[in-house]
Amino acid sequence: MTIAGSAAGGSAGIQADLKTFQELDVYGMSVVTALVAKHPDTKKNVHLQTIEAIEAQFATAVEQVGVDTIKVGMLFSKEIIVAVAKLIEQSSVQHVVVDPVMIGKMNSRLLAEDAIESLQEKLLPLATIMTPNMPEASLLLGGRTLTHVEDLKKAAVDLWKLGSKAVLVKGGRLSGPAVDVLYDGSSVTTFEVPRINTEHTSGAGCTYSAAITANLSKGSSIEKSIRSAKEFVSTAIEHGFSYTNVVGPTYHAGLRKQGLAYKVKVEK
Ligand code: PXL
Repeated sequence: MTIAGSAAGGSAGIQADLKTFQELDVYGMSVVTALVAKHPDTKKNVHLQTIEAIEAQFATAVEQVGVDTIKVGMLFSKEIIVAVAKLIEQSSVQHVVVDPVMIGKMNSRLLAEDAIESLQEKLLPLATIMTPNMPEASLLLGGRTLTHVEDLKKAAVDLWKLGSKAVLVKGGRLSGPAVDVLYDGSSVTTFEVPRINTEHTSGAGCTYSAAITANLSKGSSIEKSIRSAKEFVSTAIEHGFSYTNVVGPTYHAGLRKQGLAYKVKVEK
């Protein structure tokens, strides 16, 4: 199940998650927390769902199907974070992947400023793994500057103290190769692929954490889930494209249609 925002353009959020689940052959369900779509006249671009609507979606999915693994993406408000944390606590899911979505690629605000504390206190302690990118890791650490892989390693160790069983800090904004850093409470592991020269990476973070979720739900270890998810998302980025002059999506069918584009180098 993904609990996240709907990205009307289809590249990110719920849409990216469900496409990824389908590609990786797990059964996908969704709880939509908000709609991200800019009104041409009013310019409003985040349209929250009610707590009632969120609870109704969760209850329906649990009753009709049942849930092994949950991915949490955009939650936006304090109220939604508290409600979602309660739903997760009362359920018996095996794994929770928290992507602490805060700011979109086009600089849209996806988490209210006063909601960061609730995210830290209510949600992160429920997580099997959290998957911040560099700006999110920086904000969660009180504005720390992150530049090099060594900074990411230290950030992963410090973020782990917030209660998630494992932390994956994604190095998409490093210069040089795309290196992500895992800390699981005992050791640091890096996952590396070459940097791919494209601007069409919309929804890459959503896709990556959704793929980790799918792999965990199939019983893979955290490390194996990350490795294979990074291969999936790197291949999707390699074949990224756009229908317009707007930054475009990753190609979720990339691995299935074109085969693996990159092997991931894993180092302890
Ligand atoms: O990529 C972050 C993200 C997550 N969730 C939703 C989004 C976006 C980016 O636009 O729209 C719903």
